[in-house]
Amino acid sequence: MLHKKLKPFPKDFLWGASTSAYQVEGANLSDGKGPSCQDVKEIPEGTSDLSVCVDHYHRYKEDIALMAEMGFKAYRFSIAWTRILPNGTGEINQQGIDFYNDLINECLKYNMEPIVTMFHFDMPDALDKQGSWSNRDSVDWFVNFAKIMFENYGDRVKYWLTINEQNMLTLVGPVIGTLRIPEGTTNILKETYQQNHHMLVAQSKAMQLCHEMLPNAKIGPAPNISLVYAATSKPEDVLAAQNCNAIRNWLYLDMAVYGKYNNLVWAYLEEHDACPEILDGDNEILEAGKPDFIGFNYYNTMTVGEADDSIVSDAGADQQSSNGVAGVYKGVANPNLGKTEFGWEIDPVGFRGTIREMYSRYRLPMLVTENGLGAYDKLTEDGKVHDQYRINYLREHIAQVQLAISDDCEMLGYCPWSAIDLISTHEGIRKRYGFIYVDRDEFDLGTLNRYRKDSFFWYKKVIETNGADL
Ligand code: BGP
Repeated sequence: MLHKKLKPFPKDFLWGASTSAYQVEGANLSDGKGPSCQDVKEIPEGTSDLSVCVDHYHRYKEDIALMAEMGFKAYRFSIAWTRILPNGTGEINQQGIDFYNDLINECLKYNMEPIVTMFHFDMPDALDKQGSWSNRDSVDWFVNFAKIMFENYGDRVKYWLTINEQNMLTLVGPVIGTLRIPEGTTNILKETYQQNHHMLVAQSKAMQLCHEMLPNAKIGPAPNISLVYAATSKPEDVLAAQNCNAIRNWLYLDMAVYGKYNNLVWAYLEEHDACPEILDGDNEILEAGKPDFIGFNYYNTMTVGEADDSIVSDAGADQQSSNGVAGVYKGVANPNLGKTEFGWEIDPVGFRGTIREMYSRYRLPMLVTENGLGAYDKLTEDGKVHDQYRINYLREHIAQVQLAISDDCEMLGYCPWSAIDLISTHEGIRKRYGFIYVDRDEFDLGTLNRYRKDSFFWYKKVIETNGADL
């Protein structure tokens, strides 16, 4: 099964790339926008705040023209809740509505499919002050926001993503700056999974609403999925990998697709007295919401072994690294893999494995909503960025998508992270991912001029040949 005749990428494959509002737009309190959790969080030392980012809010036309030059068939971006509803609920900010209308129309001008993420790490601060996702009303808050988006943009947006990386919000919320736990909470794990439950119910209702209001649109979740390997063939390590797979990955997709809690996760929560409260009718709601496809972010795999007593549960973890969970699994390095400059393992073959596993579990078409390499890029004096390392990373990963297509997995598109340089979740602008370089540093805003990296020209060729010339 390793060397086989390759199937081509589908004719209408959605080549593109992704961004998120709080990391790219800037203008974070302009034109009526309210603050989100990202605007009030403690900024990690030595990294930029989110007030300007790369000023996409004012320069989106130039940016979309550059994406069109690369030949993008799709642009995945998120809508900032607080631009539409500065307080999260209540009055609508017309300037916010207008901004995304313009952004969507600009994409369509170039025949670029707008793929909208409804929620990307940016809870309105006003709602955090009312208990955030701990408050059961958060379900209605989100559904109301969804309805406004469907009403205003549903005539043009065909692809919707509900919640970006709900699994990371639950597992590493403090690193991303999103977790708000009500004062006096004694069982933080339980509270976190209560929030998670509310997000799941909100997501399911939003998927149902989308199907009612926009029968031709497609909607799906966008978790961060990393296939988890066992450190060795020792049976106990294999069980640990199953545990970690369940907690990190399958809980979210089992819920989105089947509306049922993964049994291993439920057993783990029971053991810690951390099961969420489930109201009458919740199970029916969860089963009624069905995704049309699975969006997922992939950066690398994880490797784990049997838990031992040394584990301090997930101290220092981020989206792609974990030391483990006491009594459940222990995170270990994979000696077969190299790492990025920022310490994330690189595993293109694991991408194929992840896609194969997801398809055999869920049998839904899949859209890659993120994948990419964070690196220290350098602008040369003559305005070039020689990011061959990024080309290598993307080339190897795209080749694995084609192998997965050849395995008969159904793939809708590939939208790596990120279309343009932007601010990382917790490592500043220095950790760059874009095809387009932006001239600014951590604290010096520079000219904010745009430059085409080497990967820009390479990706243009990939899209032009529909993936035939990598
Ligand atoms: C994902 C997030 C993105 C993004 C990316 C890269 O987890 O959905 O918002 O930033 O990872 O992560 P980082 O910025 O931490 O390098």
